[in-house]
Amino acid sequence: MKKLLIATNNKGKVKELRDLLKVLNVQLVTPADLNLNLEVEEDGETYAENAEKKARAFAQASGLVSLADDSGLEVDALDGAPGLHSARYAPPLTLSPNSGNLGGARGGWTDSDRRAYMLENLRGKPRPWTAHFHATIAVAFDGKVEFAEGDCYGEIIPEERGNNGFGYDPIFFIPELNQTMAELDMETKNRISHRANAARNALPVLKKIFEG
Ligand code: ITT
Repeated sequence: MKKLLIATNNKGKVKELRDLLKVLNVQLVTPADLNLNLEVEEDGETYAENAEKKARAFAQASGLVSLADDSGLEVDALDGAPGLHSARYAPPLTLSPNSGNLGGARGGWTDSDRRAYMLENLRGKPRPWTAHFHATIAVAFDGKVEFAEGDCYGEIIPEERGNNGFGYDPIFFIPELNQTMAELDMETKNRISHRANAARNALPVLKKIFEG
């Protein structure tokens, strides 16, 4: 059976992408399945540049068609921050992280630290704190790359709600559903999320690659 590598080290993304891509007639594999330990430096100036970098690096290392996702949360009252830097959004280093882990590429900050830092930066600013998630998917195959994009609109709320998902989900509220992203079950998140929209837009490319 043909294989597609889900080129991410983020377990939350893997779980969602496995479900979103199950309609394809391919075997979905992860870096962990291949014992592939690859940290790609995300120094691009756009989501597309970073997604391409990740997809190409994993395709080269594995020899498989590789799908990478670069995503982020853009908050209007923070002039679009943290955006491209969402995974690395962190308090100044004079403050000590709750996690106690000072090592690693992310400086030891946890998702919970990042949410708290965002709320601290929003304190005093007029609500609603409108925001959107963006995802760019890059698919690398035969030395080429194809892109697909998706967004999801909502607002940041000042208290955490829900335990599902990952990252900023507990403070990202979707007015139409009257729930935060972390209160949604995966089936619902995978109907409406930025990643779901990007994955849907990537399906024609993937079908062409795998089904001709
Ligand atoms: P890979 O690069 O290995 O895929 P990553 O977590 O570093 O994993 P990104 O560089 O694309 O991925 O960073 C995206 C960050 O944006 C992610 O770490 C979260 O903080 C946030 N994010 C993206 N999608 C999200 C979602 O669906 N829910 C909550 N937060 C999300």
